[in-house]
Amino acid sequence: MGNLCSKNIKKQNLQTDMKQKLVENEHQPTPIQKQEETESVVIVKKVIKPEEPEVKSEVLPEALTQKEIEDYSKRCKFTHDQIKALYEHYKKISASIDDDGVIDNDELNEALGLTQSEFGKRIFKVFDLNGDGVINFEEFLIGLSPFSSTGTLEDKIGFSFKVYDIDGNGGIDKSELTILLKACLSDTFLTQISEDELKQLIDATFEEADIDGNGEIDIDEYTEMVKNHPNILNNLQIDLPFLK
Ligand SMILES: [Ca+2]
Ligand SMILES: [Ca+2]
Ligand SMILES: [Ca+2]
Ligand SMILES: [Ca+2]
Repeated sequence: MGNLCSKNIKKQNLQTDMKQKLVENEHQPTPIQKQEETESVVIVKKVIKPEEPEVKSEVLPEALTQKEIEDYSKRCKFTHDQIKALYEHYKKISASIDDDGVIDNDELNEALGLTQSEFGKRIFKVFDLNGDGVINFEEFLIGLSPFSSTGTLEDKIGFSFKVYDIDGNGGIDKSELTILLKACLSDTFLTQISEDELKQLIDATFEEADIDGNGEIDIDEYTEMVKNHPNILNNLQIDLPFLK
């Protein structure tokens, strides 16, 4: 326990140094906001907009049947009304580029405003449960479930863990974290971060999070890290304003 504590303190110092360094390097003055962003491992906040452009699907049924709604509601965390509202969005998103009744990677990126291809691919893979390269309505509902009003902390942790765990082996290693950080950093103020600084940030993250020191952050270690740094989740979420 003593070891762990001193490890945490050392890590905190490191992170503070790191933040100061980054803030010093950055000329635009909003240090508080920047410090918060720096602390987050992934800097993404996505919103499915309440008003999508009017695209009408020619291939999907106008509305779900009551039976379908009931079946879907057993497999996700949304109410019947929310499922109906999500279906309207699903119809539009699935028809936005190719009106084929399913959502492909480009359509999801567009709906979530994702521009970073690596990150967009990861989010897409987490949604695409059966791995067939497209998202059907059930996958859409299940993928968004962690972000419903009844989604639990564990649900959100599970979602973001899957985004990081690229090879799906149940652990996040340094190379996986590096790939995602790079994908996310390029459209933020951290663009100017050097390779060395990136490496330091990742080493510091691992020093804190990889409690058993096996070189991978497993789901328990990740859960612990999120509890210490709730910002990680604040910044990886999908808002569904039209459901509120
Ligand atoms: Ca489509
Ligand atoms: Ca699929
Ligand atoms: Ca992995
Ligand atoms: Ca570990």
